Amino acid sequence: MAATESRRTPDSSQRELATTFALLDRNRDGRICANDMKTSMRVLNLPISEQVASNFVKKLAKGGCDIREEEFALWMRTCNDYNNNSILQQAFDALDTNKDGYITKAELQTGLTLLGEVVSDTVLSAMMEEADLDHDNRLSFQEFSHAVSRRA
Ligand SMILES: [Ca+2]
Ligand SMILES: [Ca+2]
Repeated sequence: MAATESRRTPDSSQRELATTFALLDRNRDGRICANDMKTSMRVLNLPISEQVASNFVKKLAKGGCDIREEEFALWMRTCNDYNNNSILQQAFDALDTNKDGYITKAELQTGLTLLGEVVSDTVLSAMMEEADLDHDNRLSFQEFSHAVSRRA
């Protein structure tokens, strides 16, 4: 089973969908509103701005204010069809402000500041250190997603 881990099976994406949805649906009402989205990202230490959260919800909910699971599933499928994009990628992109494909400590700090989080340098360094598996002082998407899935 581990040998095929890198390849997506319908089963694993289904599981990923359910996990991601449950993760985002904070109050378990089967819908994700912009607030759920923002809170979840905070809990996961994935700060996204209010703007990003509400745009995302608007986009998926087709003008409504919350996302139902089937809308979410549809979006996940579309994203997977394109470039294996995911909600993590969105969060990653939001943090990677200079779009070089890596999140630096400064970018992480900027993201947190945007959310109104005041994080001490010590905490920030600890977060980076924990996630930065190859110790190059920046987070690749792999390192980022690994860190997040460990928290989930
Ligand atoms: Ca960057
Ligand atoms: Ca790294």
